[in-house]
Formats: sequence, structure tokens, C-alpha cells
Amino acid sequence: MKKKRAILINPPIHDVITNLFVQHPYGLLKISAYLKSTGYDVSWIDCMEECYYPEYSDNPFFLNSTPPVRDTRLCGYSRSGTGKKRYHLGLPYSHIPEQLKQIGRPDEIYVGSSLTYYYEGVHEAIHFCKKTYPDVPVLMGGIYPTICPGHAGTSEADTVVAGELEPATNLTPDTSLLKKDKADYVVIKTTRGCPRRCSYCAVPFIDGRTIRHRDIPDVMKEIELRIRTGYKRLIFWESNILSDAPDYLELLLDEMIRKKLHIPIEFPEGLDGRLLYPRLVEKLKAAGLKWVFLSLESRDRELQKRFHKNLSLPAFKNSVEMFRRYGYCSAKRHNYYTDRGISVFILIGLPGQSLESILLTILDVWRSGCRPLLMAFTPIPGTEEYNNLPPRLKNKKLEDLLPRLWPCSTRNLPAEDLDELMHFNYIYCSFEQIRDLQPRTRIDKMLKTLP
Ligand code: B12
Ligand code: SF4
Repeated sequence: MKKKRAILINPPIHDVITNLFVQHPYGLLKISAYLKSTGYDVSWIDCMEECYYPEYSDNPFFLNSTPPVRDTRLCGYSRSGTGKKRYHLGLPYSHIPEQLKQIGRPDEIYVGSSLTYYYEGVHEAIHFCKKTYPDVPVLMGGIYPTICPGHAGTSEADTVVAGELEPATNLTPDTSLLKKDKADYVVIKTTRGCPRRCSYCAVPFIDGRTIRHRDIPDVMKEIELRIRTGYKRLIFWESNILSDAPDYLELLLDEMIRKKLHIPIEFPEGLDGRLLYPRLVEKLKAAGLKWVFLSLESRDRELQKRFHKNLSLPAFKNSVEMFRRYGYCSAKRHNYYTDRGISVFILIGLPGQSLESILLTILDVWRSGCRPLLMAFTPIPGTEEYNNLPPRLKNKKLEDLLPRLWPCSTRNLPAEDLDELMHFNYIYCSFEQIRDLQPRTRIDKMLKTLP
């Protein structure tokens, strides 16, 4: 019998920053594994393939392919009078019909998606598929249709898959589609869901409120395969991996330690300081954790309450202390393979947040010997933060909720200040050295006056 043929497409994105850290289209790679397991021939059009390594912004190809697609005026840019340009990142749309024709007519086309505010690339890619092969069914899936199924329904896709394509969920992603030299890391996901309800987070309604774990032998098989095939770093995409650490993560770490895997591991989604304990930290280190990402978001008690997070400053400092005891902490620029440092996520650009509250949080993070990592707040449809927005903001188009457009900026916390704050992500020195730095801007001066 003739094999069925599918083409998978990872579309380009539009953003206001060009040095984005784009990671593998993990969902689509699982769809490929699933289709191949059911006998399909799979072809691949990856519009983002030049972007999977941190230095890609220096790549002339990448910069040349990013003409601005639109200008945007922002709240607070009145001082300098400028807005922002949005860029097309990745291969041009014309690449899609060219490749579709070159590969030849398939039986089905699968278009992946990531963040909701990048939907334009997904719609556009689907449009080109339908223009090239009007009768070939196009399926769309991933984070965007899972969070916004109604909006996704306005695309030209024949089928919108909101949520999981269950038989694909626990398969090992088909990394054979990727160009190996474009990244030395590989993504792994061992848990889904979260029982908490942080006001800004969509995970409970994307993945459910009950944590689901993959079997440890299955995960170990995947990790060993990745090491055998030459990957140098494991990135765990886990939303709340510490939620029941004694019953799952510790057992997984035990296995990794027992097998002496010696591969650096990373949890870039952030670890919850409330759920750490010394034995776990010891095992994380022994299993290969190099750079630590902790989620604080804010030291402001009122904001913590609003988030339903209630991570007190002493509890946060206690979690830092646990890592310090095991040799973590560094103010340097981080090296994934060698350094043991701690970065702390701080959420900025929330409605009602003050500049002073942000600066006080940054200072506390520096004071504790960690690096602040400022994250731009994005209101995600369906979350409590989004539902509580005034109609003016709720009526914004999905693409205008792009975090670096600072959709919730106000005259009190303007976009220009928020942009300036992001520069603190690139300061690599100790708290004492920061205190001695010559203030250059209004925000630097304000920082100097704070305790
Ligand atoms: C990994 C991750 C990241 C990574 C990589 C993101 C990236 N751009 O690729 C990093 C750490 C870099 C990151 C950064 C950010 N993230 Co993030 N991240 C995630 C996380 C944990 C997983 C997302 C993911 O890609 N999963 C892989 C999925 C698609 O695989 P899967 O579920 O197994 O796939 C199944 C189905 O979806 C379906 N499927 C998947 N693809 C397809 C395709 C087809 C065709 C079909 C039919 C089916 C299908 O089948 C699969 C098998 O069942 C989610 C939370 C979560 N648990 O979902 C947040 C999440 C997506 N991130 C979020 C946010 C807010 C961010 C940031 C904006 C944070 C910030 N303030 O800077 C940045 C944005 C960075 C950027 N510009 O890219 C939000 C979403 C925001 C939004 N509006 O969409 C989420 C939901 C978390 C939250 N807070 O609620 N993130
Ligand atoms: S932020 Fe983390 S802990 Fe909070 S609901 Fe989302 S996944 Fe769960």
C-alpha cells in the first residue's frame, strides 16, 4: 500500500526584538514521531531553523531576513517620540509555497504554533498552504489554538487541534528533522499540568490541574538516546517540576546519578523556592544542574497575594541559601557548561505595578548574590490577570499583547522605562560593584536612592 505523506511546517514569527532565544518546535517534533509511527512519510519545512542557537542574531542571514513588518506606537514613548518596529523573524513566507511545490502534493499538512501573540505567522503559513494545495487538509495545533481555540478557528485551517493529540503526547520528539549543528541542547518534558493557580499563568488550563508524570524508565531511555546521539545539554520544559519532588523528581535524579550521565541539565521555566529542600538541591547538583533559575516574580507582598503565590522574601532567601551551600552563586555572565550560578525571574510590566516595587525586587535579588532576569508580563487570554484587565486592554488585538510591546504600560510605568529596565538583564557584576556604578539614567539614579 502507498504510504501516506504529511508535510509539517514551523512558521516564522513577528516580534519587536531580534535577539530572541527561540527553541525547538517540540510539539511538532512529537507529531512527526507519531505520524512516522503510524506509517506516514514526513517532510519538514522549518522557517525558524536559523534561530536555534543563542548567537543567531549575529548571523547575517538572520538579520537580512528581518525587514520590519509594522510600526507600533507605545504608551510612554512620548518622551523620545518613537515607537517600535515589528520584525519578521525566520525565513520569508515565499519559502513555504516554494518548498511545498518542491516536496510535492501531500495527503495532509500540519502547521505548528507557539505563543498566542505569534499567531499571524501561523495564519499566514496556512494561507500559503491553501493557496498552493487548496484540497489538501491543513491541521493546526500547539499552544496558540490550545489557549485561543475560537481565534484559531478564524484561520483557513481545516482542523484546529486544541490541546493534546494524545497518542503523540509521550513520544520521543523526532529530532531527526532538525539540523544537528544548529543546537547542542535537546528538550525533554517529563511532567504536565499544575495544581496551583498563579494569576498570570495558563498552564492549569493548557495541561490540566493534575500533575501527570511520564514513567521514569521511559524518560531514562529518552535521555540515554539523546546522550548517545551527541546532545550536550538537557533542557527540561517542566511547568512545576517540584510539585511532588519526593515522589518523582528525586527518583528521576537518583537514576541519572546512578547511571553517571554527566550531562548538564537545566530547568528554564523556573524552580519554586517554596518547594526546595537540602536533599533535593544536593541531588540536583549531583545529577548535573549547572545554572539555576528561580521564580520570585516580585518581592511585593501585595503582588504575591494577587498572584496566589505567597513566596515571602525570607522563604526566597532561604532557597537561595540552600543553593549557595552547594556552591551556586555567581554574578558573571553565564556559561551553561561550567558555571554554577542563580538567575531569578522578576515579572515586570504588570497593571498597577510601580517602578519602585520593581527596583526594590531587583536590588534584593542582587543583594542575595543572584542575577535578576526580568521577564516582560504578557496577559494571556483565560488567565485571572487577563480577566481582570480593563476593557481598554482586553479589546487589544492578540498580536498587540506581545510582551515587549508592554501592553499594560501606563503613564506611571511607561514602556520606555520598562525597556530601560531590561538592560539590567545584561549587568554581570556583584551587588557591591553595582552600588559603585556611575548612574547614567534616571532609573539608575532612582536605584541609588533606594535602600
Ligand atoms: C517551553 C516554554 C518556553 C520556552 C520555549 C518557548 C518557545 N518560544 O519555544 C522558553 C523558556 C524560552 C519560554 C519563554 C517564554 N514563554 Co513559555 N512556555 C513554555 C512551556 C513550558 C511549554 C511550551 C511548549 O512549546 N510546549 C510544547 C508543546 C507544544 O508540546 P505538547 O504540549 O506536548 O504538544 C502537544 C499538543 O500541544 C499538540 N500539538 C503541539 N503542536 C502541534 C502541532 C499540530 C499541527 C497538531 C495537530 C498538534 C500539536 O500535540 C502535542 C502532543 O499531545 C509553556 C507552558 C506549558 N506547559 O505549555 C510556557 C508558555 C507557552 N510560555 C509562556 C510565556 C508567557 C513565555 C514568555 C513570554 C515569558 C516571558 N515573559 O518572557 C517567553 C516568550 C519567549 C519567546 N518569545 O519565545 C506562556 C504562554 C504565553 C502566550 N501568550 O502564548 C505559557 C503557556 C506559560 C504561561 N505562563 O502560562 N517558554
Ligand atoms: S506559574 Fe508555575 S506554579 Fe503557578 S500555575 Fe503556572 S505552572 Fe503552576
